[in-house]
Amino acid sequence: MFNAKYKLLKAFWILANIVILASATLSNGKLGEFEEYQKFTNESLLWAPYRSNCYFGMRPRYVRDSPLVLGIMWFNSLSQDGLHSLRHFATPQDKLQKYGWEVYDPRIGGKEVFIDEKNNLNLTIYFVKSKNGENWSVRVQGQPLDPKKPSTASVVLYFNQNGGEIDGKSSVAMIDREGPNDLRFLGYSEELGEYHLTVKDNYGHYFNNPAYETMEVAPGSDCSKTSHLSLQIPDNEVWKARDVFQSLVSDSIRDILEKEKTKQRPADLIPSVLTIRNLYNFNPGNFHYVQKTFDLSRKEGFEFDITYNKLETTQSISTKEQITELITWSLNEINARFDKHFSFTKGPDSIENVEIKRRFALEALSNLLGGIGYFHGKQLVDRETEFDESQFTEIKLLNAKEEGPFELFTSVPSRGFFPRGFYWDEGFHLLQIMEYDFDLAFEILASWFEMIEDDSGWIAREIILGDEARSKVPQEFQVQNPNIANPPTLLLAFSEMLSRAIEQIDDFGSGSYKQEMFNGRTSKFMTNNLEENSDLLAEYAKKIYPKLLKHYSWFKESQAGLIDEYAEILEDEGIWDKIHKNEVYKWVGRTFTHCLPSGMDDYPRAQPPDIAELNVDALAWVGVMTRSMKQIAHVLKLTEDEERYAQIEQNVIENLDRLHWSEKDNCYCDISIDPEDDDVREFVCHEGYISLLPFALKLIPKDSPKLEKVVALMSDPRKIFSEYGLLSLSRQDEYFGKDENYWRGPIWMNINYLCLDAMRYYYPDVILEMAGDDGTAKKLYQSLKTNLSNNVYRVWKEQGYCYENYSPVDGHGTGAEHFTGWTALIVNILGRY
Ligand SMILES: *[C@@H]1O[C@H](CO)[C@@H](O)[C@H](O)[C@H]1NC(C)=O
Ligand SMILES: *[C@@H]1O[C@H](CO)[C@@H](O)[C@H](O)[C@H]1NC(C)=O
Ligand SMILES: *[C@@H]1O[C@H](CO)[C@@H](O)[C@H](O)[C@H]1NC(C)=O
Ligand SMILES: CC(=O)N[C@H]1CO[C@H](CO)[C@@H](O)[C@@H]1O
Repeated sequence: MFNAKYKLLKAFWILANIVILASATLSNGKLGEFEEYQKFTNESLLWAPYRSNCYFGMRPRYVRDSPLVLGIMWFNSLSQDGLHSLRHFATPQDKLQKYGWEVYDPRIGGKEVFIDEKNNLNLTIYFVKSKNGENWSVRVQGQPLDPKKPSTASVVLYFNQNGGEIDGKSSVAMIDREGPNDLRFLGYSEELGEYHLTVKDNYGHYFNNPAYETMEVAPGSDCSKTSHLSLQIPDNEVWKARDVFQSLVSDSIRDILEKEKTKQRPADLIPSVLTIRNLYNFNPGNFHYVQKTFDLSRKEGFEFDITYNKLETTQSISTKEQITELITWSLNEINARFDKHFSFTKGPDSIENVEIKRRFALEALSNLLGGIGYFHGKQLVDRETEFDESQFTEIKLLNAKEEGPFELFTSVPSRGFFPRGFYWDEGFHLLQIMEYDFDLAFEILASWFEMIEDDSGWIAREIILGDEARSKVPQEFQVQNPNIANPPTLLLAFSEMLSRAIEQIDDFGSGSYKQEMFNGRTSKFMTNNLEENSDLLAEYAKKIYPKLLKHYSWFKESQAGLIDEYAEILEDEGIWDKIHKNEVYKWVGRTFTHCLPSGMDDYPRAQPPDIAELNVDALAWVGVMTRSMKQIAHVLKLTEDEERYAQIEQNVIENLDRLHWSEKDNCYCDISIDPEDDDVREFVCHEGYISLLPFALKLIPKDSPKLEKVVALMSDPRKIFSEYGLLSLSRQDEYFGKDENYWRGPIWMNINYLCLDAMRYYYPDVILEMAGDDGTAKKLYQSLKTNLSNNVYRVWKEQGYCYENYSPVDGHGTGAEHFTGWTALIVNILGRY
């Protein structure tokens, strides 16, 4: 409880700090404090591996023009075709046995592990920062998986100081080489200032065969010491570091082969042949490769540190002991923070089981946080292509133009498959992140809200900024279109944040409460009083209100459905007068088989599609948006607006019942005009996630008799209940498991989570292990919670990762692997529910 309040206060703080700059009404003293807080946020989140798509790739946050961009690659250079297995971008094709963060927090650091059998390498990368976040170290530590297998770990570090092309001043150059292997660079950029970057070995043996006089097979090609190449590469090509490396080394190989046509080259010299050298006599530039080739026939492996220190800092990270200390401190600190927010009770589990479940949960959360990236660049938008809404065929977006640059601070669904911002996923990510670090969740939310277009109110469904991000996206998904919507989950998350804040304002409006809360907290950012903060919350809401209103109106207008088509039918049914004509919606852009905008692509819809179709989930999402607007109006004390939204919310709720509830099917359904008889309202009923959405989004009145029916449906093992979670589509549905089988049975964490959350809302008793009768709801809640956790955990143990979804047949992981986007909501379920 104390933690919850503490977090709320932090929420006020962050809301407040965003507002403060715009607010002239505050005294200078306060301004100083708030700036200090903002400085803290900026500093603690400045450096992290924000290149989500890389196994390990860094760039600083909100450094737009002259970031230092860095990445790490590796391969086995004792293998002739080793270059093919050069690891760089996280991709399932690499078939690593395991990769990801065991412990991670972008404010602090973490530990990432790679098990790469093809390269015979067990690699650990530690990332740590100084306490103020300005200087940092990366420790690269590797061991052979099997020392009896001859192999090397050829590790390639690359980095570039961007901006030099434009300002001529940003640069990074080698200034010192201590012995053959320890390198020191001096860098400068307008935004970063001056810094040192050092690369220093701790232990390890370079590949060497003492039988040879030298390992150097050509001038500069020598694997027995660190290779370094500096050259100029345009900023926007830096992300192609792997391709450039491969082609430079391939050219070098060709050159070597030509010159030594007759000589028989022993296998031991291959690692030298596969090192980078300056074949073309490039002039040094801002781009650097540093390659180290370690012999993996020794069990102890190797270790080296990459350290960045700002120059004006008086102290710097200088020794390996300091780094070791920082690593220990960071890992302990993250573990402690984690335990502050989540608890793992013993229950029927043994102690070991509890401990390993906790480890699993920490890893899942770490990988969600480890996906957080900072993206900067242009996006492709097609504003010309018109949608012929009677066609229902796939519309090609061929009139794309680049817009921007924009920037986005976001987490991603999966580093290997989807390393970019997804509107539909992000709200779910925030529901998890806010339980660990409310401020961080808010930073992400605020960044997304910045993307709301001022004129139109639109936000793209996927935010793909720049070439690097685009390189991972199939062409047909690269271009965004301002007619296309997606479930507004960000407002779901915002609504959750506001609910807690409003609870605070309403319950603890008086100043006397604050003392108690601040006692024992030493943070200097915890000194403000709550009254002031709630005013400031209002200020932030005031600032964002016009933008959100635009977004809200855009959604309502662009996805508005046609109600007049139903006039006669509903008159005959005698309910026409009771329908709220303005609150009917459909997803624009569906095809015969798919409704991508709904987020549940192939979930069955009306067949054939009809222009008059109305989608129950689209209406439910408008309900969520409206509730969120209502809450903001409440915070702003805009009583009239609040009442207006309350009315719209009520209308949505009534329409859900009057238009979309099928008495015959006991279920919420899409509706359409019966293709055989256009005097009849057709209920398009497919029991599954879409029919559950009004429940999952808490839009059914608490006293509605329909609740019971929804619970019965969720509890029915012949339909959607399973040993592994709720199925997306009922086993009895004619489309169950058919065709693409994406949202036609597989179990998804996001909707399961909403359902559990809704059960806690409708039936507060379900969480009490002892009290009350063992009603259906309680049984459902307890068994669903257990089944979900057990299965995701079991799959992680067996398959090594979290998955995009899970098989309704045996629960195994399906869809994208290493999917710690919304699947990471399992952490809340395990540690909080
Ligand atoms: C923090 O970063 C944001 C985003 O770049 C910037 O607008 C703001 O001025 C910074 N604030 C401080 C105090 O550094
Ligand atoms: C990888 O190395 C770490 C650290 O030495 C060790 O704990 C772990 O068991 C190793 N993993 C494998 C699969 O060998
Ligand atoms: C799923 O829940 C049911 C009902 O509570 C229970 O009998 C079963 O053991 C659970 N299965 C798993 C895999 O946890
Ligand atoms: C190890 C460490 O924390 N090093 C320093 C990083 O830089 C700041 C100053 O900006 C120092 O205070 C830290 O001690």
